[in-house]
Amino acid sequence: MSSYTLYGTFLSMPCVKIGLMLDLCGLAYDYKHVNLRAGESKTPDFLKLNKWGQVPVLVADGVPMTQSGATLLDLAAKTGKFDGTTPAEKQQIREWLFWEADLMYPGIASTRAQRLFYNGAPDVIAFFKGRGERALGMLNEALTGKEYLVGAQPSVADIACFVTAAYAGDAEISLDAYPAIQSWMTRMAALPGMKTPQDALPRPAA
Ligand SMILES: N[C@@H](CCC(=O)N[C@@H](CS)C(=O)NCC(=O)O)C(=O)O
Repeated sequence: MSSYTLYGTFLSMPCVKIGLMLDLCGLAYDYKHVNLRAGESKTPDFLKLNKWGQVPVLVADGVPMTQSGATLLDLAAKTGKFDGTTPAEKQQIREWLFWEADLMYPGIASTRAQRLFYNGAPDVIAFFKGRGERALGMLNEALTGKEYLVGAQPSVADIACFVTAAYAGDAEISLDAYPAIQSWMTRMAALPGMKTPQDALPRPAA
């Protein structure tokens, strides 16, 4: 049986994606909190796990993996779950996963980070928020009349987009204007093993 250790922080959306994927696949894991503000992702030991000095890192049987999208695909390959059923579906799943990393995640995560952690300038926040709203519009259109993004089952693309959409409120974006996203989020929240993204990872003792 494989062993998994997730290095992350509950504040990080990419870390939540990996925690939820492990939960949804029924894979137990050890968890190590990394305090980014204290520089714990830049120590020599941590840089051996991730040369970019970022979380999440998932160590699987001693092998560190970085980049949440790549890690989601690795777990999908190992478990045979959340990766579609045909080559065409797998291709579309990768397209959505890279789209999420390219437009949706920066739009929502950067708006959130600028608002909550960096006291960002209004024009900077407006730039990222506009991208987040554009992404949500595209996602809503894609989900209209569909249960999941690709095919009849949820995939790693749904998991990545679900986590990011769950933080739209932190970016001061209401999901009221996106009814297909709301229905899909209700379906995603009901998947066996799913947790509320904000509560998915342990918080360090105060
Ligand atoms: N593309 C990466 C992004 C990872 C990322 O941005 N991690 C942030 C936390 S959300 C981090 O570790 N920031 C610390 C730093 O960059 O120094 C992924 O999806 O895993």
